[in-house]
Amino acid sequence: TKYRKCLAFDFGASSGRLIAGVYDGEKVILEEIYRFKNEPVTINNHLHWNLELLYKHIVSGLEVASKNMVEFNSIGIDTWGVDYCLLNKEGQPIHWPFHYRDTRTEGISSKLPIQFEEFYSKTGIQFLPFNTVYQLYAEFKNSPELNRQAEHLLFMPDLFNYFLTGNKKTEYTIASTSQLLNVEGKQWDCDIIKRLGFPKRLFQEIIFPGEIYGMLDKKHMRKIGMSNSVPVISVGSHDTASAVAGIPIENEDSAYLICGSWSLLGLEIQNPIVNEKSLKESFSNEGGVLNSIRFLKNINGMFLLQQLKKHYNEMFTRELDFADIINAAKLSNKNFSINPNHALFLSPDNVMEAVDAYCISTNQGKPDNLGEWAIAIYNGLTQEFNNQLLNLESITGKKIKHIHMVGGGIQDELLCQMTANVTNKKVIAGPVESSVLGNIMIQLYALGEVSTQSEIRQIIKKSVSLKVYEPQT
Ligand code: LRH
Repeated sequence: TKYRKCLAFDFGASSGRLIAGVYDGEKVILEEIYRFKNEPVTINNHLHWNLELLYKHIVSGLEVASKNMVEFNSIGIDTWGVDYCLLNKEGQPIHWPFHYRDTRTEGISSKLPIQFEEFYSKTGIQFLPFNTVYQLYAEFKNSPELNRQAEHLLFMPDLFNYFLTGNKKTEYTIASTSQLLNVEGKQWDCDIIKRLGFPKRLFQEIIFPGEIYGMLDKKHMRKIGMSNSVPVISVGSHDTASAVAGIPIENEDSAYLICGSWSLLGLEIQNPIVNEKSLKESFSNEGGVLNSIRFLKNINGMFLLQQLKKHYNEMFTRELDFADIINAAKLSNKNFSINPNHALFLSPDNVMEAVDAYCISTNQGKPDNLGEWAIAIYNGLTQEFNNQLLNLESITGKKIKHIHMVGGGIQDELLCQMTANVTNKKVIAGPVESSVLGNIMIQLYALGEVSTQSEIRQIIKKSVSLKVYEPQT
C-alpha cells in the first residue's frame, strides 16, 4: 500500500497543535508534531489574537514537520469560529484580529437595522453576541474609516491559508458561523450585507471542504526546506466542523457533544431546520463537510474550568491543576449550580465572583471553596447539556440513543460520567483529537483516497479507541 501523510493544524481558543495523520489504506495513525499555547493579548483595552505569534507557530510547525518526515502530501487548517481579519488593498492585515470575547460587541445587536428573527430565517444561526456580523458592525461603527480602507475580509483559517498560498478565498463551514451566509443557498446573503452597509467587496468566493485552497508557495517551501510543493486543502476549516467530521457517529440518532472551550451539542443532519421552535431555542444550522448541516447549540464549556484554575491560583497563589479541581468537586457535598450560558460567564474578570453572584441571585447561598465553585460549574454544564438535549429531541422529533463526547474535555472523566448520569444516556467518549481526525479525513477525500461520508466513518472507527460511560444513579 502507498502511505499518505497529511498535516493538520488545529487552532483552539487556548492552544494549537500540528498533528500528522498517516493513512495506510485502512486506518489513520496520528503523530503529534508541534503544540503551542494560544494566548490573547490586550491592546488599548481590547482583546486580540496574537497574529504574529500564531503565524510564527505555523512556520515553526512546518519546519519541524519537514525535518521529521521524509515528505508529506498535504496541509489542512482549522480554527475556532467567527473571528476574522480585515486586509487593505495590498493584502496586508489592517488590525490585530479581535478575540470574540472582546467587549466591543456589548449591546450592539439591538442597534442593527435587521431584527434577529429575520437574520435567523435567512442564516439559520443562533444568536451569539460575538457572531461576525455583530463584531463587524461594532468595528465599522467605532472606526468608520475602516469601511473604506478594508478591501478583503478573511476568517482566521482563511487568513492562514492565504499566508501560505497567496490566495484569498472563504471556506464554507467557517463562513457559516458569521450569520451572513444564506443557509439554503450556502452563499453570502447579499441582501443582508447591503442593508448593513458592509462593502460587498470584502466577501470572498466561497470554497467548500474537499476543494484545494492553493499550493504552498515558494517562499514557505524555501523557509522550511522543501523541494516539492503540496496542496493546502480546504478542510472543514471551522474546528467544530472538523470535529463532527472526526466522530465515529453510529447512526442518525446519535447526538454529539464536542468538549473544548465551548461545548457544542447537536446532530448531523442533511437539510437545515429553520422553524419557530428552532428559533425559540436558538439552535444553529452551521455548515458541515460533504453537504451536511451541523444542527447544534453552543453551551459554555471547559473555558469555565480553565478560568477557575487560573483565577483560583492567582487569588490564592497556588499551583493547582485540573486533577485538584476535579477532586475538590467530587468531595463537595453542596449542590450549587449555575446557568453556564448566562451573560455573567462569557468573559468574567473573576469566575469565582461570577459564580457567587449567580448563586446568590438564585437564592442558593454563596459557595466559598474550590470544591463548591467547581461543582457549581460541573452541575451547571451537565444540566444545561440535558436541557439542550431535550430541546434537540423536541425540535427534531428524534429520540437520542446515546451521546458521542469528543475533544480535549473528555479527558475529564467526571464531566463524562456526570453527563451520562444527568442525561440518563449512554456516553461514548472519543476521540480526543476529533477535529484533527476530521481535518485529515477531508484531506484524504481531496486527495482521492476516500469518497463518501460512510467510508470516512469506517476508517475513523478503525483508527480510534472509545470509552463507554453508562448512566449511574
Ligand atoms: C469552538 C468554536 C465554536 C464557536 C466558538 C467561537 O472552538 O469554534 O464552534 O462558536 O469557537
